[in-house]
Amino acid sequence: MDCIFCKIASGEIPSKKIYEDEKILAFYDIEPQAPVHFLVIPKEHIDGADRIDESNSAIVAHVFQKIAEITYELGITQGYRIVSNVGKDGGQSVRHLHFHVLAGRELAWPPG
Ligand code: DGP
Repeated sequence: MDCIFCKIASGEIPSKKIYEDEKILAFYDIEPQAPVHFLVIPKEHIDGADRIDESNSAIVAHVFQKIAEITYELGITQGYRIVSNVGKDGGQSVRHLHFHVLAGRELAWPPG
């Protein structure tokens, strides 16, 4: 499958890694939208949050647990935002489930 995040997960395409285990990878976004902007992906290919079901939902809990640990390790104390864009209207450009973690400035709400 020609999926850029599968290639990043396998190491075929390099990334600036923050955290990795057997199930997930966290790495800095190539187009940062905040002073701290990283992505967390499952290594298993899942198209997006719209494809979470009973068989694969445990990965979401694992991702959120690790985000709490990673942000603590990075010294992020003023809060952050977790975003998962879905489909065309959601602004998803890479069709492999990923969670943006944005921090380091006050973020606007609602998003544009
Ligand atoms: P989204 O638009 O929500 O699907 O987010 C995709 C993000 O992935 C976007 O912020 C840019 C980032 N991105 C795309 N290609 C690469 C890449 O090759 N390396 C890294 N580090 N990030 C990428």
